[in-house]
Amino acid sequence: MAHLDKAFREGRGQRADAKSSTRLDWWREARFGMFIHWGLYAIPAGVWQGEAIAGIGEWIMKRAEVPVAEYEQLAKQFNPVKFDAKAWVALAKAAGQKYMVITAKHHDGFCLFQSEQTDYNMADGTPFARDVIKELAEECQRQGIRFCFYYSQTQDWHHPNGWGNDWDFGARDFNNYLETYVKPQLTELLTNYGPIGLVWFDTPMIIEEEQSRALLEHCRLLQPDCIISGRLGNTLGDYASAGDNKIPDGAADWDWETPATINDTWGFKTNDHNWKSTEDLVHKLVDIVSKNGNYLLNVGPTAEGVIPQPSVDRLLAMGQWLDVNGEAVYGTQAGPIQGVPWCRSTEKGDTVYLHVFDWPSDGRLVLESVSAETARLLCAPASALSIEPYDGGLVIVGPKEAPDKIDTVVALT
Ligand code: H79
Repeated sequence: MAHLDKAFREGRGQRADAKSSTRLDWWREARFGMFIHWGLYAIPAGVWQGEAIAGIGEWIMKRAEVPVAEYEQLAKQFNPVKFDAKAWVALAKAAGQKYMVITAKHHDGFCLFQSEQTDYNMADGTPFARDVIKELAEECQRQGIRFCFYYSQTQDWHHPNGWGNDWDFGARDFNNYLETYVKPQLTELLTNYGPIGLVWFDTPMIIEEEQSRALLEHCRLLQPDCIISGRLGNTLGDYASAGDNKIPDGAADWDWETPATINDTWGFKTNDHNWKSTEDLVHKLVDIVSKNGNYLLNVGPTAEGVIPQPSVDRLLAMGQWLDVNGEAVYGTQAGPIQGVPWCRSTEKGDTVYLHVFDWPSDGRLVLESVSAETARLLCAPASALSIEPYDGGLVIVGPKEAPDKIDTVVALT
């Protein structure tokens, strides 16, 4: 597929035998997840020593080349007294998100979980002294959300043998880091927190095929049902990953996901106010699902442990739309109408869902090469719409005013 991003086609692909795997069934049904980027970078929140640092917030250590000894000091200040696992999980639930992926360890090397491998973690190295991964895992279990974690397997700017920090460290033994640090940490994460839905690896960079395979097999032995993201590297993941905030032009016939931000950063930044509208976010979700993908939408909580209100507002609004129209999203796949600007389509069984982004002013929806016996609006299911034949297709006659300003869903059977 020439129109798809090169990395998506080649580097972030799905392992050949994963396409037919039932391991992915819950994830294919889910379609919408919550990503959480949270760590020490929430404290500087995009500003280092009075200077605004451009780019994504969780990269501040690298962008400002902050020495390890200095950046480490942030741990002593990390005391998110407003952190409330129950509220975070309840938000995901109200948003209609079915899985949660949180940064157990991002590139800066700080761990949100209690680890025997390093004290540089939330439970042992901060005044907060709580294992937030444990609290979230338990709360997800309680509220019926699949709990998952992000783990930076290649980049670690805090570990002398990890990749990416060349301002503190020189020669490194990357394989030693994988064997004596990454694997034991994955053992902890896949042993101490109950069933894990998936592990979201990221930025494979220098990792070699044998090393990716070793991590895959390591995870499999610990939790055979756990899904492994495409960014494990070397096309060994269970599903493919589109680029950050990238949506392919057309439907793909493999399993894939777009990780995305609501504003422009993953980790919290005080200066990023560029919030996407609810309409844009719903359209992106539907666009992705209409192409067989999943949408993993990020929040970046503050250093106090609060999810920014603009994110909360938009997620709740998405949840309201999904309360009415979820039937046309969950468990669906790419529908028969593709490449038409004013609508998207999804399908499940013998129902085709037409998602109308731009409702025509005469209320007449003209569809070519489609046949249907009944048409109903998901937002007003009691009243059937009439269908007229038209030149090899059909016309659905609806009201002149858009029933749903964001996306009106018409179910065709
Ligand atoms: O976790 C989020 C990002 O931190 C991570 N992937 C998502 C899910 C990611 N890692 N690397 N990248 C994204 C690509 C990063 C590119 C950039 Fe930069 C970081 C552009 C600006 C800052 C690297 C450093 C390239 C220029 C400076």
